[in-house]
Amino acid sequence: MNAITPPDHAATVAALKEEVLHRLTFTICKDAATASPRDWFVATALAARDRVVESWLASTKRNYSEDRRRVYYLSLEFLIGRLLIDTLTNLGLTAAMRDALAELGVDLEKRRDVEPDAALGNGGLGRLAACFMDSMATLEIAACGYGIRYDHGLFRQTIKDGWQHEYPEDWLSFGNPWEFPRPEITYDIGFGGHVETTRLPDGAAAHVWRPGETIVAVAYDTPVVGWHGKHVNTLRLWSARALDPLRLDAFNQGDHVGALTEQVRAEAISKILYPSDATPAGQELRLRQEYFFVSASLQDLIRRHMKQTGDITKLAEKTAIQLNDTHPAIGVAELMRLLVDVHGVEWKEAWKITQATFAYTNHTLLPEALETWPVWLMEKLLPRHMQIIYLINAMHLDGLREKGVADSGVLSSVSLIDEHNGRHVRMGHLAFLGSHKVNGVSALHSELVKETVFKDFHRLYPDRIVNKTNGVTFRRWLLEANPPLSRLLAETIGTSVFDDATLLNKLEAFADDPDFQSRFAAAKRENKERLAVKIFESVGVRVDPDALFDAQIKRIHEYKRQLLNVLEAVALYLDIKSQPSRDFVPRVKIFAGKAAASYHQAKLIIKLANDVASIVNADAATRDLLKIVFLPNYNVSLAEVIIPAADLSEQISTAGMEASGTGNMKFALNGALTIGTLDGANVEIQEHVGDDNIFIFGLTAQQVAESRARGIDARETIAASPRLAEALQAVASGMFSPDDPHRYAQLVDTLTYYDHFLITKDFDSYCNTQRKVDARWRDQKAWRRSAILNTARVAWFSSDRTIREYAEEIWKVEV
Ligand code: B1N
Repeated sequence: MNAITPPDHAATVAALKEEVLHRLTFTICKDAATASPRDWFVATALAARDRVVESWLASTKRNYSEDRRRVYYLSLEFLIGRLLIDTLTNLGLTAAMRDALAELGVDLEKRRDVEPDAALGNGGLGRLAACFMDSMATLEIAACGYGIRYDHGLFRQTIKDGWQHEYPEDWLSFGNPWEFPRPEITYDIGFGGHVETTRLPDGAAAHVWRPGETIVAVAYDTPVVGWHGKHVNTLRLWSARALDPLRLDAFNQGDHVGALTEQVRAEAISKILYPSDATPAGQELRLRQEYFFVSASLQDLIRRHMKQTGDITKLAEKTAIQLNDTHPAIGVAELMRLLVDVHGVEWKEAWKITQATFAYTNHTLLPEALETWPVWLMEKLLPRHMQIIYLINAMHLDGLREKGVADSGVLSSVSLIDEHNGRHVRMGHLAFLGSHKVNGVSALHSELVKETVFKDFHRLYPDRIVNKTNGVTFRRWLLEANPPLSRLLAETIGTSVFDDATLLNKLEAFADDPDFQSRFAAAKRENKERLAVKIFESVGVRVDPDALFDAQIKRIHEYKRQLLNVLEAVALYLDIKSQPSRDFVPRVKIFAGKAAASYHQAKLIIKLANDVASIVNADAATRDLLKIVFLPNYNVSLAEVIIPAADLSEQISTAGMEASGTGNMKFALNGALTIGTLDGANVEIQEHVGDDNIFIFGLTAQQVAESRARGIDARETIAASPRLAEALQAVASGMFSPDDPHRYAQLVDTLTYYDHFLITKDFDSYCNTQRKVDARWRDQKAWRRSAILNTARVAWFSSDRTIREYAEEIWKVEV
């Protein structure tokens, strides 16, 4: 049974059984005897989708008839994962569907694994967009997500001999039961060509862009179901098609490949997701992707607006557009072009509308991830947009000069054009100027946004930057991912907690209750057993569910410091070997995550984790006190298995570098204790769960800045820490890489002389804090109390709260 079961269960089961069989027969053309697991999955998904459609149509109609202000979420990534259980849960039909399928001899749990993950994102930014879509539907906001329907999502990762290998991901190869192709909804997207300027009778100039190339954007719609299925929004993803798919003249002359070149070039745009998470992706194709989906989305929403109001000047009154990072920032210039060149709005008014419509979310301070495009590339690909950007810049800088800003340093720092080392358009600046609000994604990050990347802008526009701390949807990350805990919550504090997460605070009263503590631990234990099976199936390592499960699962990045975790494991391993009689806490260290294909250092860290795992796991001297596993192909579905099973959540980035993190919230919600730095949303998690229920260590963001200013040569730090020196020596000497003893020489060298991420500086503090974790674990009563209090106190990190804040303060829509 699910935590939530509707009253008319038997009737619903009977109806669903019919509906699944109907779909199996008439859509898939199979009978129950011959249907494959995938056929059953598709029939089940279609039956679930059928249940969504009426509510979807009704929501769409309501949005029109009530003339509601609309929210558009523009994002290059939507990391939605699987939709079957998600849809059923939101409809309250999971239990009924499970029973209906059981009567047909089909196991829902097994069918759920057949569904491929929709991996149209890299990591936190894409997953946030998916959580936000869920919350916007639940809060009944008239919202639409716009993005790209990539043929291939994030690459599939395998680990061979410890090294990462990348393979294309193929989520669409068996079709996608959730989407509705809309071949009638298409827009022309131009590239290249030139701009014609003509004089109008009144003497004003009119600009017409004559693109050299046109590509067609075709819409595919996926329903986004809110809680209880009350409201359904649309995720509209664009696929690229060639205007002329086939050059018949070339084909007829025997040039069969040449005849298709236009199609190949056009369709490349929506072929594949860039696998860059907070790492640079500065290729022409990326800019083409960005403009492609932004232009299609803006044309689409303007068409809808005109149908509704017939008045383009009312756009900002009726519309809010959120830019998910700078990836859609070209939208500022595109909206200006559409307003001025296509709809004849006067420049100044168009600028007012643009600023009032857009808002921009910044997700990173990493300089390498701040997008800029070479001016020559913009001129080649988007000549009219480049003119518009120059004009926006001229008016912006003139306006500042008029206000008395004369400092050329300030003017050049806020210019849209970076004149250093080749001229580049700064997309963050464009997004900032074209928006009425700019937000960071945690309290600390938003302050750093004001003090660093947008320091001068903040001085000039002190009210523009606000904070919107990220959140996660509890429907997916608690109710769906953690059935044992959800059942316990339903029994203890009632199912209304799934309507209103703030009711989780009722758990406080049970934190010291021995009976509740043991039931809470039993739920965790069930999840750990499930994960232990998964680990064995995946990497062939047996782990003990009674050990402390310690997880670091996220993209592999130097700033996230998986290396710090691995070095601590090495130190622990050396301790266990050298002190056989000491009483160690048995631990399983779980790693998962992908490295960008071109990020060599990150890939080497994966290899090191695997090398250390091989030696440690095979060494009888560890007496199973330490096991290390690296689970391949981290994705949303794997996170759904790991997070509910974790005891300890590793959030150990160099302070000031992780904008927020959202995994940190999911773990705390599921009763894991955090070991972390004062970085991103960890700071706010600490404030909510209380100092006693989280393990904070390491330098603060301020100390990181000071420490870097003093220098990052780590020789003294290493010399002062015998355990660190020993661990580094073990790695450098080839203890974990006997086949290639020098494999890590350079890695250790970098740490020694150029420790930008301050791993060595934080090492002792981290190790000492891990021993405090061990001490708490030994006192199971105290551990369970802290775990319960984590679940009880993190309601604020629900994305419903985040979206309510966006709705009230940025979008001005009622919730
Ligand atoms: O966005 C998440 C945050 O919780 C994380 O802390 C942050 O690292 C992440 C370029 C990014 N920032 N920047 C990116 C992704 C893809 C890309 O091509 C940058 N991702 C984040 C949600 O706020």
